Amino acid sequence: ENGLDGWLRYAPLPCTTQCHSKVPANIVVLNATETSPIYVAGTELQTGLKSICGSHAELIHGQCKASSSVVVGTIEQYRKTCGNLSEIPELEEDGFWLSTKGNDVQILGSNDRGALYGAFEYLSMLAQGNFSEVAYATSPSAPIRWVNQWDNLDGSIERGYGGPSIFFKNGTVVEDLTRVKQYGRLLASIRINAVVVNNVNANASLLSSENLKGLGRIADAFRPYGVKVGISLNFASPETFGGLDTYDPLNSSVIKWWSNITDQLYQNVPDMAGYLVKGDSEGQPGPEIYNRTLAQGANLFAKALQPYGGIVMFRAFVYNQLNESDWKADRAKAAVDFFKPLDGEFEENVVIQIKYGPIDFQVREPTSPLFANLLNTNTAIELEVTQEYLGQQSHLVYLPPLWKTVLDFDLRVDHKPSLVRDIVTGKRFNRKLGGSAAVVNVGTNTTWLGSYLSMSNLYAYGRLAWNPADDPEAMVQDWIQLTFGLDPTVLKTLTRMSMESWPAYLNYSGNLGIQTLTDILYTHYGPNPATQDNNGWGQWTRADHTTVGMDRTISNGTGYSGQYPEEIAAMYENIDTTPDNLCLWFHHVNWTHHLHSGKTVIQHFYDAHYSGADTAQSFFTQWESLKGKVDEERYNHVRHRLDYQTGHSIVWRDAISNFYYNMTSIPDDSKRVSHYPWRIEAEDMALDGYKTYTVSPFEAASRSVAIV
Ligand code: BDP
Repeated sequence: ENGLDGWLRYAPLPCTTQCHSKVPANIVVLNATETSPIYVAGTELQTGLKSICGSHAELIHGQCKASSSVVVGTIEQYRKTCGNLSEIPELEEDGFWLSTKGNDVQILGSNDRGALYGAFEYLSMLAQGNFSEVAYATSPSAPIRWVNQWDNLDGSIERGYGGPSIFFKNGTVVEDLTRVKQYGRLLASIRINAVVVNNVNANASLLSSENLKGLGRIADAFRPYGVKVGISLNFASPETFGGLDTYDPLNSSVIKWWSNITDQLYQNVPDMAGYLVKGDSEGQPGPEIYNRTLAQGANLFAKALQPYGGIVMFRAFVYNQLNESDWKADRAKAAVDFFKPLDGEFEENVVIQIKYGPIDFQVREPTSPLFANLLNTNTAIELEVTQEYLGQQSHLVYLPPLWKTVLDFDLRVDHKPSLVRDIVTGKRFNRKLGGSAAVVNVGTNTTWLGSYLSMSNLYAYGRLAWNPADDPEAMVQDWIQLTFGLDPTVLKTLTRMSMESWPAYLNYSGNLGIQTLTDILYTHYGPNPATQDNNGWGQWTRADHTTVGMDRTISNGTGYSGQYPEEIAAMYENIDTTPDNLCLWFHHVNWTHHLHSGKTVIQHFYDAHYSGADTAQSFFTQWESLKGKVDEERYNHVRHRLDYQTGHSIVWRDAISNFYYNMTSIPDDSKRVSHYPWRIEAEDMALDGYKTYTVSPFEAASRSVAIV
């Protein structure tokens, strides 16, 4: 149980289910070559049935069999080979039909990929002991269901917490691509159809001929799983790598250079998904240096890709350093300021990839207003599975409840229902392309992400990319059963822990919309509220001894609320109609301001930090109650992480509570903050093999002193 198989363990069901008598004796694989996803579907079904049910099913290629079979293939192949098929609903690309009614199990895709997805769906049912009779068709909500890896060519991963890259080492693609195949298998099972393999802060030497061959090998490893490869580009490549004296997107030699590179890429990767581009952001080069628009920049790549059907994912995460003295400067406004004027100017194969909130993967943000401002442009939502600001896999934080605050948000464009999930899938504004991308950053650690429990986020991301209306609790329950088995106590306990985890982290890190309060300058980890202000990236908490929060209203503040459609803007403009959970995002108030809940802001801070840390501490004891019900290897690993979280949630609680207590001098009604009658300071004990050191920020340890 080292985690490599993730949720695809195919653990044997208890003998009592007698499932071998309930599954067909043959697997009919229609018309599959060895590298096709249908072929993989066949072998996956055979392995799965054996492992889950202990039954050996014969693999039969290319012909229908009269006796009971699992038939896997495309609908078209089925009609040709097996004859009539009852009426099945129309399927989109990658969709599938699954029927377990009657003698046969039919797993029929609209294409090869869909057939493989259906096979995983059937196995997921069996692995959960579900033998019910079903017959249904399902199709993806959107064609773009991608993941992004921020892997560097030297093998490190930006914001990756699961070990070094599975793709790159020492400047080139690794020899042994076993892990890439295993990743492809996991991704196919959650219906992800493309991976951008290198960091958005891209290194142009990915385009060397040796690396193009390497990309070809990665694509070969992924292809049987229906997963395509995409790459991130560095805008300045024609100059820094190609030796031209410019990278101006309108310059003809630059245009030629990119189309030549694109040709070479497609020679190596004939089915490449496309490009991901971060330009003019955080020091990355872009079109602005030549006074060209972001649309002109994006279209440069779009045109090079058009002959091949490729897509440009162009990131909306574009912002400049702010002028600290300008109190109206607000980075949250950057995306709309840059992109709204360009709506309609992008080629049809450009998709603007928009982070869920206007800043950067914070623990709570309002929905990015850009979703409501691009009516004639394709869009996709960008989520983050790697827990960059969210405990870096050392804290349990099940993210779908956070993602749903955005996906289910109704932006009321033109006073009509406009859920973000309907905008990014293209439904609301009738766009052909759209969908989602998530920064995942798995590494070579056998747990993939560094922690067993974080894999629920990857699993659920795939499910939401397929169907953004899926329910977070139902998704995590499937994941738990597939990952840890069918014990009802395990299911109940882990469901509870998972569902409580984001609200808990929110409470002990940054609540009321004040952002995450982590160190913002580099690590994005651990409490460091002092770094949130007075830096070139933002002026976010605007806290002083009497007031806190950022006034983003049109009337008195930065004007950010005016970027939303009228009804939403009006709601946020007025503090009475702004929900408490975003109060400090939109308004600058006294610490003694009374929230809708009746509490003052400062008392809410104290209470939330205590209750959040209390909940996090309960995870440890909840998990300990599962001893003996989860295998020892995973039990101990998770226990260790939760033990750490228990302590670190207290560090968070005390650091933040004390920081604001020191700033405001407003005492805690419950007299907890700054009073720790029970506490024994480690530095006061006889230290054998430890020494003391002074921490920074000072609030991160009582009396600023920790031991090491
Ligand atoms: C921030 C990360 C940084 C990324 C950047 C991005 O801290 O490492 O390069 O986003 O998304 O969240 O481009």
